[in-house]
Amino acid sequence: MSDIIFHHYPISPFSEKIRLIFGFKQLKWKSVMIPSILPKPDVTALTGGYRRTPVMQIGADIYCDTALIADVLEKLAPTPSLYPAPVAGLSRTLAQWADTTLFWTAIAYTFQPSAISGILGDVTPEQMKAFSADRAAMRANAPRMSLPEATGQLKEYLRRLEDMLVGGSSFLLGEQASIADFSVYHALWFARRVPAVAGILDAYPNLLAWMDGIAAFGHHQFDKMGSEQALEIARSATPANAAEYAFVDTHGIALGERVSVMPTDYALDPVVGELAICSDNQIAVQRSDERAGVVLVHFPRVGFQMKRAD
Ligand SMILES: N[C@@H](CCC(=O)N[C@@H](CS)C(=O)NCC(=O)O)C(=O)O
Repeated sequence: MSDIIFHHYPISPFSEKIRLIFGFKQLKWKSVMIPSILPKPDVTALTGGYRRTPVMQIGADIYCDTALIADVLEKLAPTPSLYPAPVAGLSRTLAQWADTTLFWTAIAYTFQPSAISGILGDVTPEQMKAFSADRAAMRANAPRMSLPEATGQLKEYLRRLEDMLVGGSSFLLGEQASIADFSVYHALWFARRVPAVAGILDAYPNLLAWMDGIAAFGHHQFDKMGSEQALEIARSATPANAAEYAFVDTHGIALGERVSVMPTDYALDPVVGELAICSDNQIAVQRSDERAGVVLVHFPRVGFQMKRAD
């Protein structure tokens, strides 16, 4: 199998979700460090415009969004499963809540004035300004939550999660870990690593013990790789066989037509290419790039929108 190449940066919570899944499934990976703000020319050469973090690459296949990345890793290494029966559907649904509602509540709480320097680490005032401007542009008109609302709502979510662990269960949905654990974990990890705000978790001892257990999966083995090498690998590889995926028509758009795909919530950068996969749970477009060659860029159905490109 070609290497799993993971494009990420250290403080990215969604990246931490996948790094821990590498640990859980004992998968070796290559680590490509990417910028946390635009411009990201080497990332967008691979994705065609998608700028969110992380992105996973296997040869000339580029996977966007951690929900899809988790599915691909499950296929590569089915055990231990991220979707154990009988909580397969429940774990995906709880994960989706955590990746959206819980994540943005935790972000609104964590990004309070006293915490900013603890979040970004050793950065200059100019870098801090650039980060804030980048995120403001990326979120555009997405709704924002005030600190008092975020504090009250996060505490309520923490109480609910704590309740799920009462009685000593090892994971949120029982004795087996699931995708829900990794999705809930990364949102809380972001707050826990910032001393000025981490104290909010102290009232929830079961949750803290559960977090220690998830952290113990670690990140397994990885080697560093430069982004130029990752581009070279994409250029010299051939994308996966798109014909293996059954076509599920929901938009009246045929395979091969030019489409544009982008998220439904924020960072609405369109990726344009020929529709190559339109299956029950994913969409992929084939595009050709001067530096990356012919690549297949994959997205999950949930959280993305597709339309015919002009
Ligand atoms: N639903 C996406 C969310 C990804 C996301 O929002 N990632 C954050 C970083 S953790 C991001 O992209 N921030 C802007 C950036 O890195 O450019 C996923 O599951 O991958």
